Amino acid sequence: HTRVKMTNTTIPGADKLTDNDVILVTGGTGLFGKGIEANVKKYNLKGKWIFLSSKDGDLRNQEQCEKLFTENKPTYVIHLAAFVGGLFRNMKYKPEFWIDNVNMNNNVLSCCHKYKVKKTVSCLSTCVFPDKVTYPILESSLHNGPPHFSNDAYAYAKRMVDCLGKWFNERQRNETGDDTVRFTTVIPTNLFGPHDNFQIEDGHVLPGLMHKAKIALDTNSDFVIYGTGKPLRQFLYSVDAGHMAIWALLNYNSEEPVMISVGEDDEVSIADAAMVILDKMGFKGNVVYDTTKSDGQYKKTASNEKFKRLYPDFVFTPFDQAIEET
Ligand code: GFB
Repeated sequence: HTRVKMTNTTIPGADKLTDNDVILVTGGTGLFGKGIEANVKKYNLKGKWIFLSSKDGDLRNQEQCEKLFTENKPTYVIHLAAFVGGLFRNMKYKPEFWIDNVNMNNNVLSCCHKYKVKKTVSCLSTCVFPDKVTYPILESSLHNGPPHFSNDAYAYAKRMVDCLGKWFNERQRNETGDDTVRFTTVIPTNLFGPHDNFQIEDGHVLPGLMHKAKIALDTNSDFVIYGTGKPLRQFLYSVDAGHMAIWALLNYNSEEPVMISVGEDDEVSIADAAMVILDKMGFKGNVVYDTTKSDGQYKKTASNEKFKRLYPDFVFTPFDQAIEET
């Protein structure tokens, strides 16, 4: 008999949290933050979890950021706040992608260092890797060449989070002799899930396709997929990503990034992902491809070998089920 473990029953390292801990999640009310919150509830995690939104303060502003730290006194930080968007938004707002993200990252990481936060996990993305890269992409190739032109501003801003975290780790080592890694990063592939941005022009592909399917159903019209439908993506369910980020916070002690992703075998084409959505939503009409719209990167196949080696028991939510829940 083979025994198949169907769900995760715990998050390793959860016993390290005490009720004195304050875990500050920046960008905490977005897609990823909601995925973390779902895990905090599911596993009844200890500590005071604070899910910040932009309404609580503008992290691009140094004083406002500082105030959030002095008021909340976090012992841990998961830094998710970012100016984000899908391919089309990335192409349209490059200066904002650079300026807003760099300002937020500088302020947040500086406060984490200043107030001696025990561990800070920041979030990158697989789209920030070099455009010309060997597949599957490994964490170690992060800085090995220019990113894809479509999201270069976002990519450079995110790559610098890796650098700044390492520089603060280094300063701490040099000044205090303490070599504990306090800054690290996770690199998720394309996230999706409940609480996503379902706006068609600004958002990512899966919520956009869901919204378009709803309109096509309601208006009895064609369903339009942008581009050729051929690009490949590894889609990660936000609730799984939340679990993996908490795991990293409590267990991952390297300053090198760790990819959080489904495996290479779970990469799907945009067209195939669209078919799963149409099937779940009961759409039986015409499907058309608008090839005047950009395909973006053809693929960015990432290796999740490091994660699997460190957390072999992790069980991913099946794609079908995650789409249905979304
Ligand atoms: O999720 P997405 O916008 O971002 O996916 P990326 C874009 C792919 O889906 C392209 C196709 O191949 C599009 O042509 N697509 C088809 C659509 N229909 C649609 C639709 O209705 N909406 C959208 N948005 N796409 C992003 C980066 O790249 O990856 C971001 O630009 C971010 O910075 C994200 O990091 C993870 O996967 O191409």
